[in-house]
Amino acid sequence: MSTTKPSICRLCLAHCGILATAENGRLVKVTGDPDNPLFKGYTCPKGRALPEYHNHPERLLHSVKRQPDGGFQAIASEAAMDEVADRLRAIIARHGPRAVAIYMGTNSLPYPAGTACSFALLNAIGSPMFFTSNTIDQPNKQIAQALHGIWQGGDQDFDTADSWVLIGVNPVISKAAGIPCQNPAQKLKDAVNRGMQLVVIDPRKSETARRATVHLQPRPGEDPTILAGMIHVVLQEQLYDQAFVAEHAEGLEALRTQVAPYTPDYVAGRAGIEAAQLVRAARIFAGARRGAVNTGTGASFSMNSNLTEYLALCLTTLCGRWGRAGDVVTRPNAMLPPWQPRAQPFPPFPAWGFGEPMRMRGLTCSVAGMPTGALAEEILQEGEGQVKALICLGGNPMTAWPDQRKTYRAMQALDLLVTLDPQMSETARLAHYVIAPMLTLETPGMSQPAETGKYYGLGMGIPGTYAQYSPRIVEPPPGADLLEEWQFFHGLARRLDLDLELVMGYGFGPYAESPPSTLRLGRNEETDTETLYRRMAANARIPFDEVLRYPHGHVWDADVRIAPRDPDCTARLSLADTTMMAELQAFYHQYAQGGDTGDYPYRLVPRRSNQFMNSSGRNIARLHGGKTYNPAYMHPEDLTRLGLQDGDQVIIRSAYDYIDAIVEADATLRCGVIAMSHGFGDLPQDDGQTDSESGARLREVGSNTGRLLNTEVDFDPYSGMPRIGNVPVSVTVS
Ligand SMILES: Nc1nc2c(c(=O)[nH]1)N[C@H]1C(S)=C(S)[C@@H](COP(=O)(O)OP(=O)(O)OC[C@H]3O[C@@H](n4cnc5c(=O)[nH]c(N)nc54)[C@H](O)[C@@H]3O)O[C@H]1N2
Ligand SMILES: Nc1nc2c(c(=O)[nH]1)N[C@H]1C(S)=C(S)[C@@H](COP(=O)(O)OP(=O)(O)OC[C@H]3O[C@@H](n4cnc5c(=O)[nH]c(N)nc54)[C@H](O)[C@@H]3O)O[C@H]1N2
Ligand code: SF4
Ligand SMILES: [Mo]
Repeated sequence: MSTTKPSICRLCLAHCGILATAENGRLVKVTGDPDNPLFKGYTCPKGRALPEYHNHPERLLHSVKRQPDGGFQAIASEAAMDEVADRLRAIIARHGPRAVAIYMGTNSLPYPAGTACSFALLNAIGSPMFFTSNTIDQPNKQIAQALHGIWQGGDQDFDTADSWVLIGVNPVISKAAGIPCQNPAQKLKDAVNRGMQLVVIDPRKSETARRATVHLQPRPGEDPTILAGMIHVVLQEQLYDQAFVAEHAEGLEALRTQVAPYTPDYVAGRAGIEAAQLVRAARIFAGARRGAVNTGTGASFSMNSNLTEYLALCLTTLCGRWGRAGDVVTRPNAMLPPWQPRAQPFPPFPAWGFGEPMRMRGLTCSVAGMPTGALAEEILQEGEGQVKALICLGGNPMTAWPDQRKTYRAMQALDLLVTLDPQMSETARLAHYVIAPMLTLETPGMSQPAETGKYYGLGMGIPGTYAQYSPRIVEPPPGADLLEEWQFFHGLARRLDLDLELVMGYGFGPYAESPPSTLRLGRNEETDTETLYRRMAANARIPFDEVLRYPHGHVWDADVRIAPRDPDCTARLSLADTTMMAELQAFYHQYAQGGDTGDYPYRLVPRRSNQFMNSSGRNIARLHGGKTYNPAYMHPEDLTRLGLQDGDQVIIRSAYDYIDAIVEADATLRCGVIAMSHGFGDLPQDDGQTDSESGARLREVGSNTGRLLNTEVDFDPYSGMPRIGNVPVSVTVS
């Protein structure tokens, strides 16, 4: 029997509406849902491969436990929870609650009850050691907003904008930020046809940059330079919105002083672009009526990223590109609570220096969360407070954390490593317990997590009052013993005699659209996912039952308008935060002192693939099409200079380590820049012993770019995020 039902792909933040077909209870086909009013039939190749994810022969259908000989044996999920709880209890008794940490990666997103329960469990234990992939991603977004202040009216709408600036972000592929992620390629095409002028700053002529009016193709790491240069032009040519700045911002003169040396000629020379193009970009943005500046990981990975984001916010504020009184709110919430925004700032607030201090490098918690870049050290550094137990959900530290060898030592040093993962990921292979979870279409889903994107950064979240809920589409495979994420954490809570308080937040730091709400999940309470989601959406603008009425999703006409500034409001957006201005000044002098490229003449930058989601999808033939490694993309001229051809094997060396890689020509890159996706490669223990062994292995699994990184040298002092992109490297023929 065949049934087709509407549902939600939850593999990335887009949360596309899909049609899922099951035959005899087995998922066989996923396509875009033409009746979904927001996505209108759009999906990407990953979403269409959901049947392969669900039915993969290597999928774990039982949890497994590591044996003394290093092998794994199936364990019943109830027994696994018993044993993990016992071991946690012993670790807490011996070392205290801080010895227990949780790391939440990208695949926790589809399971919002799981994330909430994991955080609640750690709270109940009394441990502050909750880490997420956010601090190895774009922590600069929250940090810069804290320093600049937040415009409560929110951002302007892409669909009505006449200009847009994208910096180190490639939403056509990543669906991450900037262009709304419901079919971004089409949205961009429509916008350009409508007359939108697009400025893209990216060392690669990306799929997004192809449609740019001005594409600045700079050296990596020069985003603060370029933004300071654009601000310089905007101020000098008086292109800024003087009324908006006078009413809502402060620090203009200090900013003017700091950007003064960033003249177009200076910027052009330093960033490797043309001065006239920089001026043109500034005039396009400032001369338009509506638009925004959005950044991505290219900008966040290459150092000085708080400064980049801060200057992006300053440029936005200078040009008054925020939702104004009377405008329709771009992101009014549907499964999140209703609120009435005003055309006024939420004033700047402390961005770091609170919460549990890390034991290394003066790092603390920040508005972006705990510094994941230092978690491996917290595990390795002996003494009071050492982390002894780590639970990972939806993450893969062995491919994702910077400095793979250190991460490897850390994973092995743990007394207890548990990961919830549907496959024997690189991290799972080092774990004591791997908990086999249900996959998305075996659990209910809702669009609420996609909406919360807006609390991370600008240009994220859902533009419109859109919501969708999907019940479970297929049962787990027959004979499987699987848990949902929340069931695992609730099961541990029951065994540890703890109740869970799930916290729903609607902002970050002290900024909140509405006060956080909590819901209690008693240790012995029987519940199900739909009930939990109903409770998590209890304060939503659109009542849960109303959302249920539209299985294909629905856009409500909420018509929420931005109210005028409160006459009593004294808040101002900051254009000249002292830390940021000091960094901008130091950044200028840093360059004057000369570069560091001698032994490492190339720069390695990140790049997302349309086929994979970080480390997921590499074992799905329909996605990899026979190519299971991550090429090192280089400009053809660089290849020629090195006497290399497509498919040749090279050694890429940073100051800390080296990897083998396979080169591939890509003329869209700037010369001197190498682009590679992360999430590939092996564990150090599986490095081939001989050249031919490692060469063959390389073509099977690719290279782990995280090996080239060092968490303790170039790192952000506030988020702890190390240099992940713009990495100086050399290339030699192997
Ligand atoms: N060198 C380098 N390092 C980077 C980056 C880079 O570009 N370059 N990018 C950084 C960024 S932006 C991020 S977000 C991090 C990513 O960091 P992580 O989130 O830690 O890494 P992922 O590869 O996304 O891990 C996802 C894991 O979830 C598992 N999984 C898949 N489906 C499910 C599911 O339904 N349930 C559960 N429980 N698990 C599932 C997958 O098998 C995989 O092991 O990496 C960061 N590290
Ligand atoms: N298909 C797919 N989608 C994904 C993911 C995936 O793996 N696959 N991963 C998800 C995750 S975890 C994240 S965080 C997002 C990331 O989403 P994005 O931030 O959009 O990541 P990328 O697509 O790699 O785009 C980054 C761009 O920055 C450019 N760049 C590199 N260095 C610099 C620099 O120094 N300055 C500037 N200005 N540009 C630079 C690169 O050339 C690249 O085009 O995507 C999410 N979506
Ligand atoms: S864009 Fe994201 S949510 Fe949409 S189909 Fe692709 S992976 Fe799924
Ligand atoms: Mo990410």
